[in-house]
Amino acid sequence: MSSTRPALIQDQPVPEASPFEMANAIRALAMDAVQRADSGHPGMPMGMADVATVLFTRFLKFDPNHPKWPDRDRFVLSAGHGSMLLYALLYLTGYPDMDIEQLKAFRQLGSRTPGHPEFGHAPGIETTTGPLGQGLGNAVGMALAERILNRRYGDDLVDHYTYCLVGDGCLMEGISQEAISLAGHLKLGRLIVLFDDNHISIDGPTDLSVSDDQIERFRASNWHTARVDGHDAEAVALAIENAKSVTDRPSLIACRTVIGFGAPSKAGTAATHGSPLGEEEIKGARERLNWPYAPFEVPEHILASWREAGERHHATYEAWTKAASRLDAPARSALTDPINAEVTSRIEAAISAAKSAFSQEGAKLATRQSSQKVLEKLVPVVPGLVGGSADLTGSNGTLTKLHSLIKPGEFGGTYIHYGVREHGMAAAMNGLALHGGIVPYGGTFLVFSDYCRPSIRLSALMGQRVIYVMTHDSIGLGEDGPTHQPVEQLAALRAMPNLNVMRPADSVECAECWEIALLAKSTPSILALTRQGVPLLRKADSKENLSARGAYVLIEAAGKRDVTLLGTGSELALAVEAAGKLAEQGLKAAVVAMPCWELFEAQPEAYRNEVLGSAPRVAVEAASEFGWAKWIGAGGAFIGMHGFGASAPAQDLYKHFGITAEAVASAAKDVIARKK
Ligand SMILES: Cc1ncc(C[n+]2csc(CCOP(=O)(O)OP(=O)(O)O)c2C)c(N)n1
Repeated sequence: MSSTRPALIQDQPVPEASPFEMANAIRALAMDAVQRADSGHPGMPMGMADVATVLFTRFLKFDPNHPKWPDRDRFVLSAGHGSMLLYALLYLTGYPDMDIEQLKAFRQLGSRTPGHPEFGHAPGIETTTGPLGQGLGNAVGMALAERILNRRYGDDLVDHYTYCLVGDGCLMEGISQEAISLAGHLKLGRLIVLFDDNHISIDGPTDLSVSDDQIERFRASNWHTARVDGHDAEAVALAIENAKSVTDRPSLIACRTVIGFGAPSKAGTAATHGSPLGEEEIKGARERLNWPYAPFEVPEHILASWREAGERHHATYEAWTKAASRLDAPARSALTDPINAEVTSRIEAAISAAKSAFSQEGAKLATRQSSQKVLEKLVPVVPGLVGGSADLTGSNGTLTKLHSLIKPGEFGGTYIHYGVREHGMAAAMNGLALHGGIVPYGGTFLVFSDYCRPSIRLSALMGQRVIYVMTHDSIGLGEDGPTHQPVEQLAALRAMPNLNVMRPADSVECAECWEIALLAKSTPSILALTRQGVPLLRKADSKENLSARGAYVLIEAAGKRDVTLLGTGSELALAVEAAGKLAEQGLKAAVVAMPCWELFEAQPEAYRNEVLGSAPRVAVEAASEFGWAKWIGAGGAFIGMHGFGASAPAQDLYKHFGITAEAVASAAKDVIARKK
């Protein structure tokens, strides 16, 4: 794609543009792009243009020609509906991939300028935002990643800030409380939040629905706070300067702004939030802002000033590159790629050793315990692995004795007590992954994947390697009862694109699933693990990662199959037992382990057919049937849950809900009889 970037004129002095003129370039581009697309949100970019101009021309450390510079400051537009603010900034500061044609193609198919910023669509977009509050949660993770890596690499290599722009909407969302509270607790001094305090959201003035004192709220969570006129560039600059000097607390700067600033009749109203201003209003805004230029035209002197702002840090970038060149090659690549070739081979060796040990020991173990044992092998060989749990550390088995803790203001460890903040944890993990250099994993109960789901969805959409350790994965958790027993969560998670939902059946599969999760560079993973002990089924020491195929034949029938039994997780053992019972009655059953549907789906059809066979099938899983029809096929049967669980010891529940080897064998006999 061609760049329209003009050369800076060296021999003829170009008059320097004022900050107001530079901000007006953002305003004009936002209203023009929204008008042309006939949809979008001009109000926020017009209101925050002055603040953004101060940030991008005086503070933000970035280089448009090196957008992946690991030590760049991060800018997160949490209020993602204001995407034109970001696109205008990327164009104005000279990101080669963001030319004026992209702005003209705002919201059109195939453009780099979708309705909301999408990670990967254009360099300079640090994260996908739009679901309000998520960006703030990501920014917490990014600011945390910066401190963790600063401890490892030193100030020469990792020394940057994370700026996050939020609106009233982000701060009304519940996730904001978790993010604010976590950031304040951890003393993330490199996090600076700019609040577009415009008192307007979609329904109208914010006093329709909220009367929080945001300054007091942040202060109560250990934040440094300031309040400024968001249209006073000097006041904004001073506030950012002050915020940067506060190192032991994150900072909030509430910037009082007028939404749709410059629009003659609509400024300050919800009418500018999410609709084109209209030709007349735009004409009036051009007059008010003294912007006599055509749509999408930015006069040379203003564009030149912006481009100069984009070049400010080139020398800093060069100096950084020199410093980074002193690192050895693996350390340098680990800064951005925590699972480089060297770490990959160490993971493979560690997993292989774990599998051999498990098959030799032959112990009955809960898969959450197996997972902890696998982590004991992984922690020493994957320095970028940063674990945690939402206050269920002991239950999730996410901590090993090899970890040390990340504490407020102390970032030398590898384990985070996220507190009871599942949503905040998941959003922060996205930020940790997006920052680069870190592979985050975090635990909670599978049933509370619902509390993480909006962030899991963004991990999947953005293709981030985030590992969700979700234990207590069925009625098998027993006495805690139906509030804690997942039933529909597996189906719901399997419905999500680009997410590997893995439910290992024993310790060997558990090790294999960890390997898959760590090596899946662009796919997040769910590890659904049992609370209760499960027997070892994979007794042979196989070098191959069988789970990587998604499903495989665990036990082949002795002769032509009468039936194929499909199982996952703790229920695979029931399928094995049922196959034994059927054999006693002269019926030949194959048992297929299906730890990960998504990976199985990706296998060649011939392999899938070979595994599933042509005999009728019975599937067993202590969860909802939803989705299983695809694998069971016509004439098959499902043994599992058909409603919520109950509070009782696990073995009583399995009997009560009819999820037993006898039930599987009996269903198998039925389907065989029906076929005859
Ligand atoms: C989780 C979520 N809920 C709802 C929306 C729809 N939505 C987009 S913007 C918005 C209002 C945001 O208000 P504010 O942050 O004050 O933005 P401003 O009006 O200042 O642009 C809403 C409800 C969304 N994007 N995300």
